[in-house]
Amino acid sequence: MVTHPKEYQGITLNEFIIQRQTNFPYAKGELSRLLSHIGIAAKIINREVNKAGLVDILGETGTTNVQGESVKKLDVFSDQQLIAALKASGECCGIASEENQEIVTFDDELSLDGKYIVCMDPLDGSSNIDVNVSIGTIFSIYRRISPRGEKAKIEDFLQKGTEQVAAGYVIYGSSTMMVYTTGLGVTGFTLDPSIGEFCLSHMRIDTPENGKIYSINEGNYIKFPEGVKKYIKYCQEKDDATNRPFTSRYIGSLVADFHRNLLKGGIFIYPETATNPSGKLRLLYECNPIAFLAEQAGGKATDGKRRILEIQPKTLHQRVPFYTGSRLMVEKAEEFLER
Ligand code: AHM
Ligand code: MG
Repeated sequence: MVTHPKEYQGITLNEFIIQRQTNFPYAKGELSRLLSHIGIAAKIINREVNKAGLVDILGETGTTNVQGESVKKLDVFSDQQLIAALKASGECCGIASEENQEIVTFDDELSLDGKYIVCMDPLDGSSNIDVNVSIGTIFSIYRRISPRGEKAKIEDFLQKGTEQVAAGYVIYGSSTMMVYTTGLGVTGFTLDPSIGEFCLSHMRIDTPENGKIYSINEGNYIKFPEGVKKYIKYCQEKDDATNRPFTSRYIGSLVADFHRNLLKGGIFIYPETATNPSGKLRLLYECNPIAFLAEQAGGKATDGKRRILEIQPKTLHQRVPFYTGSRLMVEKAEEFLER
């Protein structure tokens, strides 16, 4: 369910962030500035994503274009844009990203004093870029643990998801949206391309506690744990009382699959398999931010047993099985895993 009171119509992302900041008497605007800078990077990434279909005319990504300039792959471009924006904000002392093996620390005076670190997947769903299907950017913000004034350390990034200060995603879809939470519910903004601003469109997003959609890559069926196989069968069985069979929807972009289920009600599963016992998705910059949003919208996110947000990360690119969406659906899937 989306709540959207009339008085909030026409408010832009920046106006909203500033308005929210006044709710916290001691807030100094640092997080607000960080979020605004992410919004700016998102608009630049959006511009490039919109042109993605033209690369064949201008030169394929990863090669050189007709002007002899090298055309960056969109995920590398997005990574660089976000890094530049976060550095420019002066509030962030370092980032961890799917695109970088190690953490990237910002060593200028302003950034060294920055209070926050950001974990991000600059362009998620990369297999969908070339075929004009929705993709996204995911981000997760933490307060640093290391003292301000020093370089960010790996410990700053290996915090449990429960410590997130804010998290969100940008979905580059039929329209471009930014959806985020600072722990006070989930809010969504839609980019109005005519004015180049994210406008408040979903004041409060509450996900249905039950749904009819299940999202999983069924091509991997044979490798799934027994419990997941049985849950899929359960979704496909006919039962009028529980509205089954459910509908199967799988885009292959976490952001897009999650966004649809968030609004409509559903479950997204990327389970452990025989060959990948930790699944595919990454804890720090895919599962934790999505889990924070899911919970803030009234949904649930687990690895099949444990709450995602309570898992202690050990490494930057750690993977984790992921079950998220409408609370009752996740609980039902967990029941099948237990059996
Ligand atoms: P990526 O970060 O390399 O794009 O991979 C993550 C993506 C998710 O967006 C999506 O949920 C999943 O991989 C799809 O994987 P699969 O093709 O195995 O179903
Ligand atoms: Mg990804």
